[in-house]
Amino acid sequence: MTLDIVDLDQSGPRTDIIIHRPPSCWLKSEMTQQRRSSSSSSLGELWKSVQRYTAGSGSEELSLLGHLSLSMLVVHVTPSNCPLFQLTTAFLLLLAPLVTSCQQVAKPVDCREIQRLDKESNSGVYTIYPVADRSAVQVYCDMDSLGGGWTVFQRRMDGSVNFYRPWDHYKFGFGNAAGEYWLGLDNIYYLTNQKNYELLVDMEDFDRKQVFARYSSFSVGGECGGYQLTVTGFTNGGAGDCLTSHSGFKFSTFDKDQDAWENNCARRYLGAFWYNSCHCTNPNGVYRWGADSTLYAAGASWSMYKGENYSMKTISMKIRPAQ
Ligand SMILES: [Ca+2]
Repeated sequence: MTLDIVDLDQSGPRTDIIIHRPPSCWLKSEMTQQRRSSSSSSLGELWKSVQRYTAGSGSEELSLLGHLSLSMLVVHVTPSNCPLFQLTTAFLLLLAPLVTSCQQVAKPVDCREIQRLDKESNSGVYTIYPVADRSAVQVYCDMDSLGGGWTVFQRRMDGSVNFYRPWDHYKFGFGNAAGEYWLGLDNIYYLTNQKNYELLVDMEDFDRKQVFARYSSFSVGGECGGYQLTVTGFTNGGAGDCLTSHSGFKFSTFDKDQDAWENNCARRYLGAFWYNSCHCTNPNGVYRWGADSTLYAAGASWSMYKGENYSMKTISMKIRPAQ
């Protein structure tokens, strides 16, 4: 659980919005309880955190007034015995759902929402909010390919970023949204569990030929299940299908082997991916400027297109809500 609490105003009635980021890793029993009782278990934990947070704020009374959604709570801090403040609090409570709905419009969850807000928006770096209004993260939005609105979660283009990284880097993300980056498994999980997403994988070789593979459904499970990949509905844009064979497998890094091979695929092929035993594509492998068999299948390859020893000039993976 992540709590993001802004400093409370030091004068007057105080309203604060606390972002409760739902953990990507809930036990089944906790999940059941979340649904049955408006997240009473995590609410209890959150309440304790709020009490700890406000412990040093004097004699004021803290009241937890509303659970507006799975991810947002509004907390009002009011001095005791003050009718005016109590009235203000009640008024704010009435407004809260409206404020929340406005925030959803102003804080886009993904690049498709950015495109809907401004149909003329160009491809480039934007801020999205995968969980709630304090979960800001920068991404590259592809507003050109196949109608645009694509949120890029993986991007290789010049070899400037080292993608041979440990588990935590893949969990939280790394790189630069203007260049090469990985958005993070947590963010991919949050996004693909809110809506149904389609996936586009596009790539270019060093002869400037561009191809793609498209999938009508793409989602990633939570950390408890190893960020398991589910991808179906292949459409060929010249690249061939290299992902269906990875569907159903967990994500692996060199320090977290969750693949189906007796050895460690990430170490063997110098990448990190939803390896089976081991790969048809290795998009997070070594950037190698084209054909290179020095180390077998260790490049950023898509073997259905150029073979396992050809490392792409560019390869990127991007998602958009399914139509
Ligand atoms: Ca293994």
